[in-house]
Amino acid sequence: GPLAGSLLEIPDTVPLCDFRLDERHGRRPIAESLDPFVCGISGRTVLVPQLKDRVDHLAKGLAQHVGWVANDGTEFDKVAVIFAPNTIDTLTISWAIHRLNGLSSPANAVYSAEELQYQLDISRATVLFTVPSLLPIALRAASKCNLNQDHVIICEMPGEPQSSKGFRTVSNLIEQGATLPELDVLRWTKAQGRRQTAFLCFSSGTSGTPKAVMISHYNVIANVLQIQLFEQHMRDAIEPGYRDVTLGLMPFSHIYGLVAICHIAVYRGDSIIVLPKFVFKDFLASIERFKINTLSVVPPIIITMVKNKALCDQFNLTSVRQIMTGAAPLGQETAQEFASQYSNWVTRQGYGMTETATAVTNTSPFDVWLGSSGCLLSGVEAKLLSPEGTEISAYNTPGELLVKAPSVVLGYLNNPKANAETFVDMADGRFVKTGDEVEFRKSPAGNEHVWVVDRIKELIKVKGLQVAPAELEACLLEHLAVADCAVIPVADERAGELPKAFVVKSAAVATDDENVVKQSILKRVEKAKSRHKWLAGGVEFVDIIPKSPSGKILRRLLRDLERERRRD
Ligand code: 4UW
Repeated sequence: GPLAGSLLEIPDTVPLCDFRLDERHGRRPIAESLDPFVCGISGRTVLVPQLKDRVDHLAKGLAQHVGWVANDGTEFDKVAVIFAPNTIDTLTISWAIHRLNGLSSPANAVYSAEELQYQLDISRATVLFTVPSLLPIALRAASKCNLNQDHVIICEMPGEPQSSKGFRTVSNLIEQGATLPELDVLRWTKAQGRRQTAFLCFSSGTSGTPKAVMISHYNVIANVLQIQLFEQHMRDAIEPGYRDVTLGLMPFSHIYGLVAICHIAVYRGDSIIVLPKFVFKDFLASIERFKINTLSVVPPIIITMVKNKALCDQFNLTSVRQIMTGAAPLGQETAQEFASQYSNWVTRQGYGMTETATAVTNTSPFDVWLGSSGCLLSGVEAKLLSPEGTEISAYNTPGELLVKAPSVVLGYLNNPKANAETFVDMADGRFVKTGDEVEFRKSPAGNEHVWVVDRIKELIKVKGLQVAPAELEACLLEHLAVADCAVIPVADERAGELPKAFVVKSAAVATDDENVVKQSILKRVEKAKSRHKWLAGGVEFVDIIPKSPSGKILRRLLRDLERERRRD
């Protein structure tokens, strides 16, 4: 059938800086005439030979500037955070870090200084890349964790000043590196290769505050090959030599943009049209200007398109063949409405998580079932568990999804407790608990589809971005007026979900005016956290936060009560 195929071999000694860019590791590199990265603002392209040179030269310049020794084994001593919106150089920077056997930890460009500081601390980064407009935030965070100011490096950004006084730029380091002797080729044994961390991305997993997820080179390569294998038949069906011109709008700091957009595209020789932020008209204009044929988005963009059809119709979007969505649920009705408006496009969905280095499922264009997250990729083994822990094998029966796959990550950095809770050794191997409630259903075409029906874990998803209740609760508890609190998701038509706080007022609070207290609490979050974490779902004062005998907040109980109230 169209979904058949099996993974033969996943290279386990190849660093990502060389994967399909270089012949050194035996695989045929992509053609030199291709342009993997195209700036969606200036139109500037980066061709393959340039990209390879920039990675090599930046690695050398970086090693010399920050005193890193290339190609030694002490990987966790070499961590750099990249705090920047999407640029055509974002992946160049990561691969240069990899070229030195270092780790790249991408941070969301919307972060506050406090959030960035947290990431610098947890990842123990000693180098920070940022763009001119984010430099003040970057410096505030860097100074709080004693990161050497000389190790803050500016990545040029279209429309921004090309340098910042006194700071090294990526271009400076590339120029410097070009004059230095060649680096040794990275050589890993199979065992080492499988354990070599490439990225520290952040996820709160099934509970608690955000944790650094150790994503190996092997994990990323595995997922790229899994997606490629799944999609090749459809590309073959379009035309031989078909290339994606794909939208690079999802943040490259998040696993979706990083793996399922960037690494897969570069591997296949596609082009990525890089956009730093979502402005609806610019998004539509870019599709027309660059004849984008593959859109990778999140559900709020689908909803915006459905609600603004007239505006969409002002642009020539006929280049588009397919649209991909994921990172949060897309309602079946919305999917149907969208697909009827854009009936020439294939509407696809993927499901996955940071802990699976992106995709677990994908949708075949030959079996689109709107509302479903698609079918398991080959190489994935799945289990459904009931709340009592028994395995569910029947169709149309919900349970928690557990996944075993070559892309399941190494674990959380320095966090044995979270590792023990999330990555479980079972009789048939190591599985990751997704915290998602799913059902397997048989499609009319006879394939087994994954339907995500609810979320069991604490996580809140706002526009596809993670918001960890425990992180907001910790922030709220710092406020004098808050004696106790719990944060839960509430449904929102546009954002998908929004965080809402239940707060027990402290006896010490000076005023009886609840609105004054509420405003002060909202302000506290707005000052400390990026916008998608603001309590746009509201603040409600309560007498008590429901807890289990062991003191755990019963967030699910609160969430279900809130759902019922909103249905009435
Ligand atoms: N339906 C319902 C979905 C879905 C979903 C994710 O921030 P993270 O850790 O990771 C992501 C990954 C997004 C993604 C994976 C695979 C893929 O092909 C693709 O392209 C479209 C995107 O967001 O959050 C993981 C959590 O996000 C929810 C779910 O709760 C999961 O555990 N989630 N995809 N299709 N919910």
